[in-house]
Amino acid sequence: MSSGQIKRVQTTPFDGQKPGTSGLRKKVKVFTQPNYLQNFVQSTFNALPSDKVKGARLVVSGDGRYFSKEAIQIIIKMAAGNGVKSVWVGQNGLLSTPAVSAVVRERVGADGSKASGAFILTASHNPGGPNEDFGIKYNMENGGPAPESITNKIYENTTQIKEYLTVDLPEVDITKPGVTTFEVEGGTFTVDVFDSASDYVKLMKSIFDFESIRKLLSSPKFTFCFDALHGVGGAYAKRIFVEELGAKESSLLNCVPKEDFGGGHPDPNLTYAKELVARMGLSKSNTQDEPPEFGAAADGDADRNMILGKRFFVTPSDSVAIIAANAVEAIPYFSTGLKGVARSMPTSAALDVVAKHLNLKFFEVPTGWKFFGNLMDAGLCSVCGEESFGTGSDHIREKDGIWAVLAWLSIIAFKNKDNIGGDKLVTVEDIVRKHWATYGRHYYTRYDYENVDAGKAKDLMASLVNLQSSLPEVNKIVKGICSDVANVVGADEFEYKDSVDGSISKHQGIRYLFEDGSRLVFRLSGTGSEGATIRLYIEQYEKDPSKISRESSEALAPLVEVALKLSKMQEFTGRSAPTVIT
Ligand code: G16
Repeated sequence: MSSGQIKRVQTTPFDGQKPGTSGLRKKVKVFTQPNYLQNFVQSTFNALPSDKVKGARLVVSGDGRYFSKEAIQIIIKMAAGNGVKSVWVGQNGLLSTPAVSAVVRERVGADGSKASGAFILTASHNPGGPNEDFGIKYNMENGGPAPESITNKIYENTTQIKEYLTVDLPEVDITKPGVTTFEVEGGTFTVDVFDSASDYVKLMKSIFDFESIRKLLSSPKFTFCFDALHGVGGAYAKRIFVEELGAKESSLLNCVPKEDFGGGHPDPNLTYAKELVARMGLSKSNTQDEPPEFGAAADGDADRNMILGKRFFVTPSDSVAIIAANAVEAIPYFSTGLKGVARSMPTSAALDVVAKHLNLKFFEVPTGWKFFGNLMDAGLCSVCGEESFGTGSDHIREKDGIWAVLAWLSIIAFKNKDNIGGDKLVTVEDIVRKHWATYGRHYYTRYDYENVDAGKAKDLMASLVNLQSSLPEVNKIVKGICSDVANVVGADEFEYKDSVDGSISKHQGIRYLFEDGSRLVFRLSGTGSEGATIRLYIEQYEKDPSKISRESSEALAPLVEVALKLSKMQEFTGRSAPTVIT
């Protein structure tokens, strides 16, 4: 057994180690500066209650992006230095973000104890590789991202840090399952490498009716395709869709996890999931005659998802509403009913309408999955989602890409259950159109202006806040741009009071609310690593069944014009078009 002594290493603070919407995300070149990662990790240990560190067990893993392997070894040694008793690592350092949450909540060690938290190494949907992004975030004992009270403390610690604790231990082989034991100052410290998928697969099998999904996938009428964009989701897709559910290997695209995501942008949307989008008949470069009936993609760490039908895009806001509307009938985990539903503020109000029809508790929270955790821990929310391709439930405390795909497969299986061998399949498009006919349609789009000069982005936001002081003035400008749109009846900056712990989050997005339920929302992203990203969210509700089948771009054109001119987007940013439209 190797042994080691705790070492105190002197260090000095780095600027800018403030966790964003979901952890600290920076270029690899920033993270690989001597002591940069160490400072953040030590600041995290120092921000946690000492019983969650000393003698505790931690999970350390991630989406396998470039620099993960080195980072895992550094964190293992620092965990030993800070008195952690044992570290769990997914084989090859791989665990999807939802799988980390599942492991923290479900996995029990030989001594009967669980993990008290996790370092997740991911920059999510941001590209990876030596010139791209790395990221790290801490999740708590409930399996969810650290709340703002902890992330603020971490940041404060990073500004004052003087030393970090570590132990010179030999590198641990993380390529094979097994336990390595070390002696650290008379006590034992263990590193347990385990299969990355088994805990998660077990959990999924306890939530969904795998037999009905297997039947659907074996029907010759139903064709299926999943794109992991070379993220960690590939490892789970193979185990679940192919090995457990019998899908063909050829239905998996880009399912070998790669450190640089094959040079791509592992973000499941219509812009970046090019291959899947073409295969589903949704792009000009589509060469295949008959696209599959169902297509889905996940991001680098497999917490985001995109759902597609044949030549048909399901907006994330519609996706969560449709899952909520069908969950009780189609998914065994929800058979006794939903406790409540929640969405982030910029997500469309499609979910609100379902909640009202089904008489469910409903919550609107700021952007950031951490805000759903409190509601779930208090038993107030079962299903939640975000416009940013995040969907999930209280089975864990992270959004969950593979779960969302299984939820959709369950709904399709349920809608076809009496007709699996018949001639007409109820398709994704049928399900969505029926939903719109029942609940009305929320036309929705998001414009992203990436890597804008940070000062200019702030000026644009400040000018929008200034405008809010006079609604008559706003309406004068709006009507001058387009006389067809409804009156603006409210304008504010979204502020949230957590109904469980009473904490208040301010400045969570600038809203312009129209009389007919339409909304314009402006926010600065908290997940970019360079410059600023301005997000503009545009939504319009249509109840009239004769008007729910328009092209979204046509229906939203007047509001888009109003948003761009009202915000003086081109004037401030110098951009004539957004980087990404979803
Ligand atoms: C994170 C958060 C999400 C949020 C998203 C986008 O997701 O967990 O709740 O919606 O960022 O945030 P922003 O608009 O600030 O960029 P992920 O998938 O990046 O971890």
